[in-house]
Amino acid sequence: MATDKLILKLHDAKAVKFGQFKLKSGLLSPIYIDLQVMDSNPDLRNEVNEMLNKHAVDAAEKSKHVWSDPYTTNQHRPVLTCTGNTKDNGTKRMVRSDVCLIVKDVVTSGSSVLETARLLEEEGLKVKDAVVLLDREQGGRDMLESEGITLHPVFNISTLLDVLLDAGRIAPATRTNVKTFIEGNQTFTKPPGTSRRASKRGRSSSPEVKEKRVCKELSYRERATLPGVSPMASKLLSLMEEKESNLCLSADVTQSKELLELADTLGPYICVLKTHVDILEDFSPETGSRLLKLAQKHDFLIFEDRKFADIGNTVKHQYEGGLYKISSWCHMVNAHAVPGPGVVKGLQAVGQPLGHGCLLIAEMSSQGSLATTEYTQSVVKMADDFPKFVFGFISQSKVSCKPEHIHMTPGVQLQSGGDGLGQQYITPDEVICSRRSDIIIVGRGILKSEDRVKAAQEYRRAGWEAYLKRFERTQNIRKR
Ligand code: 5BU
Repeated sequence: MATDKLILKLHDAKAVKFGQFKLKSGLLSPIYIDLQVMDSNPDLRNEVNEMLNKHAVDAAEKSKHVWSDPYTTNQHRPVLTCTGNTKDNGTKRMVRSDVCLIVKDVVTSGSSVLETARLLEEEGLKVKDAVVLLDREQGGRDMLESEGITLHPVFNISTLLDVLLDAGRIAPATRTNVKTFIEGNQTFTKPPGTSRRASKRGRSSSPEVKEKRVCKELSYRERATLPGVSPMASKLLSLMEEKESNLCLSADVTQSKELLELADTLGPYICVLKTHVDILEDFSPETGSRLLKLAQKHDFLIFEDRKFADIGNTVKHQYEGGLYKISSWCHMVNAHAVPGPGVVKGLQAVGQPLGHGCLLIAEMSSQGSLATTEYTQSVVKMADDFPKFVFGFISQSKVSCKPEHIHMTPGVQLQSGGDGLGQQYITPDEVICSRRSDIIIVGRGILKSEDRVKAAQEYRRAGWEAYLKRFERTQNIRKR
C-alpha cells in the first residue's frame, strides 16, 4: 500500500511522464522517470529516501557500507555519496572485503550499477545487493544477477503501470504501449540454463561458486585453442589477439573502388571487414578476388552481411551462385534463424568444406526489433547443433556462455544515439565491457569521419582498451 501511495505521489509531482522521450541511448521511450522533481519537493524526497532505507534494511542486513546516489541519505550505515570516481570519496578508509550495498534510482540495463560495483570492487569492497527505486524491467535484473548482484527494487514498471491504471490516471492503451516498448527493448538475454532459481541457488560469497555460475572469462588467445572451437572462431580469435583489434569495419559503400581503398587503408586496424555486396553498383568477380587478396595482405577476414533467411535449398544457391558467388570471396556470412535449422544446413553444405563459418542473428540493433527474449534463446540453442560451422552470434550483448562462441555487435559509435531510421548506437565500452560482446561493428562512425584512418585507429583503441579493462577486472575479482 505504501508503495502504491508513493507511486501516486510521484505521478502527482510529474516524476512519471508519458509521451515520447529521447533517452540517453537515443531510444524513443513512451515513459520517462524524472526524479529531479524531488529537488523542489523535499517531502517527496524524504518519502523516497525512507522507502529506499526500508528496502536497504530488509534486503541487505550484512552490508557494512552503502554506496548511494547523491540524493539519498541512510540512517543505518556509513554512506558514500559519490558523484564521480569512487576513489575520491573515502573508500580508501574502508576495510578491504567489507560488503557494500549500492542504492540508486532507476535501473534499465543495469550497466550503471555494474560499473559502480566494479569500481567498488577495485577498492576491495564486495557488492552483492543493489536497492533501487524503480526497475524498468528491461533486463537489468537478470544481467546483474548473472554478475552475482541481487537487485531489490522498491517497485517495477509493471506495478507502476498497474497502480496508475487502477487509479484512473492512465488509459489501458498507455499501459499496453509502455509494456510493448519494454518487451521490445530488452538489453540482456539470460544464457540458456541460468534460470533465476538456478542462479539464486548458486549465489554464494565463495569465489569458486561465483566463478562457476558466471560465464567464465578467458582471453581471446585462450579461446582460440579450446578443444571444441570451430576453425573460423579459432582463426578470428588468433588474429584479433595478434593485431590487438576487435574492430569490424562495416564497409557500406556503393563503388568497388572505394571498397578496395577502404580495405587497403584500414585493413591494418581491423580484424573483420563486413560487406553488403548487393549495395555495390559495379560488382564484378574481380572485386571479390581483389578484396580477398587485400584480406591476405592485411590479415583480416571478410564477412558478407547477407542475412540469409530462406529454406536450405534456396540459401545454398544464394550463397554459392548467382551474380555474386558469395562463398568464393568471403570467409563468413550470417543468417536469421526464422526458417529453422534448414537455413544453416543449406549454408553449411557450401561453407563448411571451404573452412568458412556462419553467425546467427540473435538480436538486432534496430529499435523495436522482434528478436528478443525467447527468440534469442532459441537461436542460441540452434547454434549448438552446428558447432563446426556456426561460430557465434550477431547480438547486442553476450548471449551464449560458451567461450567457443564469438559475439559481434553492430550499432556502435563513440557517442550513443540513433540515426533517425531506427538504428540505435551504443559505445565500444558499453558493448565490450558492460555487455560483454567480443567485436564492435562500426560503419558510419568511421565512414562519415573526415579522416577515416584516424577514426579507425580511435575505434580500434576504444574496443581494445575496453577488452583489456573487462579482462583485468574479471581476473582481479577471481583472485579475491
Ligand atoms: P552503422 O553505419 O554503424 O550504423 O552500420 C551498421 C551496419 O551493421 C550496417 O551495415 C547494418 O546493415 C549492420 N547491422 C546493424 O546495424 N544492425 C543489426 O542488427 C545487424 C546488422 Br544484424
